[in-house]
Amino acid sequence: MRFDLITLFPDMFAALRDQGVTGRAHARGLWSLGVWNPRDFTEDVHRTVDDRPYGGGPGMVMMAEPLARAVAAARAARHAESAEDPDRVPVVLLSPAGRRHDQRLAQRWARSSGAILICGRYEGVDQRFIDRHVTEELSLGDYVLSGGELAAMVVMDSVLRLLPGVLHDAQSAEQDSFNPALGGLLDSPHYTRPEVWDGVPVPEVLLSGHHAQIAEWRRRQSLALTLARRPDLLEAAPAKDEADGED
Ligand code: 9D3
Repeated sequence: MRFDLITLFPDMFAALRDQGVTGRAHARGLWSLGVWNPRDFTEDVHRTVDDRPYGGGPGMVMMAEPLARAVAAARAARHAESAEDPDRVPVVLLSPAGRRHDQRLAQRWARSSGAILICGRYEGVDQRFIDRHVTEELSLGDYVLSGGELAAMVVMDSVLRLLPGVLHDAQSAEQDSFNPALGGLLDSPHYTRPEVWDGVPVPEVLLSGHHAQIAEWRRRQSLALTLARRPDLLEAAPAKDEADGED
C-alpha cells in the first residue's frame, strides 16, 4: 500500500512513518509514503502557494496550480513503482465538508492500494482544483482543525493497522471497539499485573481460567459500557448470535 501526501508540512508525517505500529510496518515494507510539498512546485521567487480569496473575506486560499503539479508528480511516482493507472488512483481531500470517516471506510481503504491525500491549510483550496482532481472528500467530524495533516494521519493510521501483518496479534484488530463485524460495541475493561494494585484486585473471573465465563463477563461489560456511554451504537448492533456458545 502506498500513500502520497500533498502538504505544506511534510515533516509532520515522520511521526506516522517512524513511530509505533505504523513505523514498524513501514520499516518492514508493508506500506510506503511519498510526501510532496506544493511549495516545491512553484516558480515565483517567493514560492507562493496561497492568495487572497476572490470576492473578499478572511484568510487565504491554496492556489490550484502548485497543488495540481504536486498531484502530477505523485501520480508519476506511483506509476513508476507499480502498474497502477495513474489516472485511477483515488485523490482524497481532507476537508470539514467531507464525508465522515469511520471504521467501515477504513476497512474498505485497507483492501485498496492506497491513495493521494491532499492536506489543506488556510481557509481552503481553490474549488477548480477540487473539481478537476479530487475524487472524494473526508472529514474526521464536527470540530475545527488547523489543516488536513492530522486528519490524514488519523485516516492512514486507521487503515494501516488493518493491513495483514501490521498488528502483532491479528485478533487485536478484530476485537477493536467499533468493528462493525463485532456489532460495534465498546471494548470491555482490561487488567494486567499486579493482581492487587493500590488495594484494588483484578475481577476474580479473569483469574479463573474459565474461558467461557470470561467471554461472557466481557460481553456483559461491553454491553453495559455501550449502554451507558454510546447507546447509539446499540441501535446499530445486530442481536447476539446464540450459536457462538457464549451464553
Ligand atoms: C469558517 C469556515 N471553516 C470551515 C469549517 C474554515 C476552515 C476551518 C478549518 C477551513 C479549513 C480548516 C482546516 N480543517 C481541515 O483541513 C480538516 C478538518 C477539520 O477541520 N475538521 C474535521 N475534519 C477535517 S479534515 C480536514
